[in-house]
Amino acid sequence: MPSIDVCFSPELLRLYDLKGKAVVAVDILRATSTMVTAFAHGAADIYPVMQLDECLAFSEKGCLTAAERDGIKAEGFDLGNSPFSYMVPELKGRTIAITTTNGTRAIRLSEAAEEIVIGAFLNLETVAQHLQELGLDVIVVCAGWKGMFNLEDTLYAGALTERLQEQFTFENDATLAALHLYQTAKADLVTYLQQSSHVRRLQRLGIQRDIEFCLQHDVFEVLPVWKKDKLVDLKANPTLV
Ligand code: 3SL
Repeated sequence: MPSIDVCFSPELLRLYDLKGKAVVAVDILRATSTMVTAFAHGAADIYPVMQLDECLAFSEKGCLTAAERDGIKAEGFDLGNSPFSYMVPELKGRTIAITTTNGTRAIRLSEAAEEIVIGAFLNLETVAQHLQELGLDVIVVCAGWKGMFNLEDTLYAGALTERLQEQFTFENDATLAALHLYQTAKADLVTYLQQSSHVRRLQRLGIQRDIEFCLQHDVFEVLPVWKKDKLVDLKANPTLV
């Protein structure tokens, strides 16, 4: 039986051997939720990059550029990191380059894995089904906040573990803790997260509807996966599987 493990921060990745494994990269608020939403609204592919200047350079190749730092859209970019700004017809068929404070970093630091899947509550079941078919050991890499633990990514790891618990083993405390937290919180994630640091940070910026949107389960059947140097939606491109 394959196993599922949880890495609470990209800073802890040096403790994990990603070779031959599937990583599920997650930044619930908001990077991976936004990427899933972008694909659900017709984005062709997404380049997640770490640096602002690297991201801006993609505009010369005809890409839309997106950037967020500390919750705020960076100046000079087409888009920020709110999922609602990706629900527009102009996105259809476009390539997006995006850099965010933590989410894009978690993705790029996972490149040693056999496969990187982009996880969000919004596409929870689609990811769970894909991991069952894949049959590889799984590591959920939580983006956290600037190297620190966060609750919302951990809750996602617990939700994924709950969906996979019959088909995957989990003996480590990280996975158990994530599962127990999720089972405590799942009846009302919005209320449970009211005191969490990033929810309070986003609320200080006047962002509430993004929080509620990103905590919804199974809204989109989208499967963003890292292929060579970018993310593509395997549901829209089944020949790439
Ligand atoms: O840290 C990140 O990558 C972002 O998702 C943070 S924010 O939700 O846009 O503030």
